[in-house]
Amino acid sequence: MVLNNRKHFLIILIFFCFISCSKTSNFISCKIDSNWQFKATNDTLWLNADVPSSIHTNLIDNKIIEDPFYRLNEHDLQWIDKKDWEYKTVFTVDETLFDKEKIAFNFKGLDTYANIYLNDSLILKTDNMFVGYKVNAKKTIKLGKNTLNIIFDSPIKEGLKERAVLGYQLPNAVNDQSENGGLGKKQVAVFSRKAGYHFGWDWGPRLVTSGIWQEIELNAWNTATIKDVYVQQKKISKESALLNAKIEIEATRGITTQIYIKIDENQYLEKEIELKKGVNKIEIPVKINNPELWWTNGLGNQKLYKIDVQLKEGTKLLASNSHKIGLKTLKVIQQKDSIGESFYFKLNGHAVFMKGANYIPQDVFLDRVTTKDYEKVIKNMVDANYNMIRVWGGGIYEKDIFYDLCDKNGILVWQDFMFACAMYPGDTSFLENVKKEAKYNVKRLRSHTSIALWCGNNENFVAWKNWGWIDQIKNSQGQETVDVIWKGYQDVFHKILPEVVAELDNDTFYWASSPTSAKGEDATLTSGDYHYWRVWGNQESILTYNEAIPRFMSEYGFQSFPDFKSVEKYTEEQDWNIYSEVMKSHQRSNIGNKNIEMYMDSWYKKPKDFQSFLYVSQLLQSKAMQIAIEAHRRNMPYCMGSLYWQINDCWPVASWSTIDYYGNWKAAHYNVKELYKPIKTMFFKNNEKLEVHIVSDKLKDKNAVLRIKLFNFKGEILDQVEKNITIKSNTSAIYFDVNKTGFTNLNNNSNNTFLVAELVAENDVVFDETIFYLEKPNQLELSKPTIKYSVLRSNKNGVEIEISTNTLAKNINIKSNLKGHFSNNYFDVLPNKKYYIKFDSETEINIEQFTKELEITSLFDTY
Ligand code: BMA
Repeated sequence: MVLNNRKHFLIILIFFCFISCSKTSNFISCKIDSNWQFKATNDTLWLNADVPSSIHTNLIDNKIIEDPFYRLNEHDLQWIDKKDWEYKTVFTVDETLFDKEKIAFNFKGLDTYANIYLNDSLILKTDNMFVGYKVNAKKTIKLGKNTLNIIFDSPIKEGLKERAVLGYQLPNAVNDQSENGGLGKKQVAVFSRKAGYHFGWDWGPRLVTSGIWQEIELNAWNTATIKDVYVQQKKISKESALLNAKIEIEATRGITTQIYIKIDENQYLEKEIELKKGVNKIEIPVKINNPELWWTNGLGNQKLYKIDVQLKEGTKLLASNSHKIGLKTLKVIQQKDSIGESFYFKLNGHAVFMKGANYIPQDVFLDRVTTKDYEKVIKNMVDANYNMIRVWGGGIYEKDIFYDLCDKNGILVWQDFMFACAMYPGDTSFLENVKKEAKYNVKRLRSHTSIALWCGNNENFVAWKNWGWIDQIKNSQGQETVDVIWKGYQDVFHKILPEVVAELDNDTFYWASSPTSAKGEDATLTSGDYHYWRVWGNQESILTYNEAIPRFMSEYGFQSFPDFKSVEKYTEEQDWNIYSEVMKSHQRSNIGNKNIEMYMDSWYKKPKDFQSFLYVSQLLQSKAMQIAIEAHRRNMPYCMGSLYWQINDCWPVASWSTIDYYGNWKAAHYNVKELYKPIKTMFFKNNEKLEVHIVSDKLKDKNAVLRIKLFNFKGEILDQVEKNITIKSNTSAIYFDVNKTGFTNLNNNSNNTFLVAELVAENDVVFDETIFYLEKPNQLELSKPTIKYSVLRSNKNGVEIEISTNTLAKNINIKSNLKGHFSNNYFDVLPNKKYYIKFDSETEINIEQFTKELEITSLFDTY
């Protein structure tokens, strides 16, 4: 009996397909996220699908395809992007929703060419994955059962069509892996407003997916709704913040309403507004007395004010909107000086050196990136002392949560529009599409305090000028085609995008292309921003970073491999050679392996095996990054930014990332954390001098004792000196020259001595320690250290490891099987000292098992 009842209930459930809705008295919002099924349009069998998702993840879930990231699987999955795919769901609309005056779908993200049918009527066609589409459903929706079908046309077939009708050929886009996709030289990426990296990149596979990548909502309301609230910051000072709330309201009829604005629960504003039928734009001045300003990570708090807007008709709540803003002034200062022109950010009147990296999407399949992943990656930025991240133009305009977390954590965002390393079509429909995309995203993101700069594109300008494209096009297609392509470029980056920014977010700086000089011309080291790729790209010595100092370094980088535990996840034992088919397929830079070997040869002894090679590749990357970062910081205020390429990966691969796809910190990320500290000491060998520089980002001067010691590898002190100093705020300066100061033992045994600089605070706490070797790592006479360790304490998810050694243990590698990261790793353990390293696990720790599996090796073990 009971069973029967339940069955009955289930049948009703399936038949009615209820949707989950949130309701206020006047507004209903439902998620259309259940009962989805999918199939290739030419198939007959429907399979279940989670939504949001992508075709690839749905095929994985249904066990139709295997993990695309495993070994060479990617190569066999190229059929997926040539097919059209259909999704369908059935949902039930009840009377409360059906009776509302307005009913509309909000498709937050469809990738890319979607045809949407509600009850067999075409209600929308889309062609841009970066745009959310709102579409009226009042006429087509039914009381009770409704069917929604979405047919995704193959992005490859669409691209080929566009390519055929363009009438000329665009230059070869270096990162579009058309050949891997079976298209020969027919590249199609630039024809679709779809994430560029889906078509392959020099750190990414070619997996051109499609699908409902963001939520679908069904919204319904009566009388009026708030469409947008934007609080413009007119004038910010210590005394007051003068703001202007711009509110967009849609009304179904003329009506008298009241608007209430509440700031942080304690300040209220009320205004009567006569609404007319249609869209109403209202502006209300708001003043906050003695505001607390928003600061970047490391400089102060990230105060966010909560702005609640309510629209009422008498006592009846019609609509509400709530968001948080930080109060700040941010300017990009470009001032002529004796060398060129400055390029730096001034936050609340204070010049800030920007420390951070470039960011790419966290997965090829965007639906797999969870809230936890966003929290983790932003935490990894904060932990490594970043204050800026560049959202790079070959990926996506990130989801709101990314910017919410940046607001909350004091990370400014250099936001590219989604164009990278290519020339794009310039026909009217393409330009219209770009305009729609720019408006949508600038409007969506402008309220975020973290948005620091809008940048038109990544490297399109330098590519056009310097990668031989102009001559190539001129010789093959004539000057006329050169002019047409260039006009397309100017229309997008010098007309449409700056106009949209000026109209919707006039307070934020627009920069047409990264990198360019101050005048918007070819990038130079003396003005504008710069991407320095001659180290790596042109095999220049890593030490060149010391000389190639730009005003703002928005890209530079050096590759490494993920660690062995990560590599094990996508390979089999037979693949454990960097030139195996599998490892080569997970290395998309065609100079990658050779470069790593070449640079390693000059800095490190030959690693004895594959595992050691992976680890030493990380030390090498870390070394390169250190030389660059120190050079940039040392040269402030001439140089005012260091954003390396790249923080993260979108699949498991050898790349320039400092955190691998699985979230493991590489050696470089630990080092970046140290190098980006607010106050950092650095040694620099400047011809005959051995200078000790200290860089401070702090707003105030700080007194400290600078201690410099010369050690041998057994930990005996050979020389030492100590000096009281005042570390000047927001300055880089030389505080000491070791060569000048009677370090009698300095040059006697350069292969087995090292220097340590300590900064000691008034309370005797060492707040910075820097080690400097007089020779390259391959010249050091290391002996086998005996590394002792014990696992000391444990809470549910954390342990502390005490580590010590009898002789210098260089670049110790602490390895655990658990997911999480250490408070430090890959660092040098000096004798006569105890180190306490914490491990934060993502799962509960069994301390016995942790201790048993814990392994600590050092550079010595790789020979
Ligand atoms: C930069 C980026 C990317 C690329 C990286 C590494 O210039 O803009 O296009 O992945 O170099 O080559």
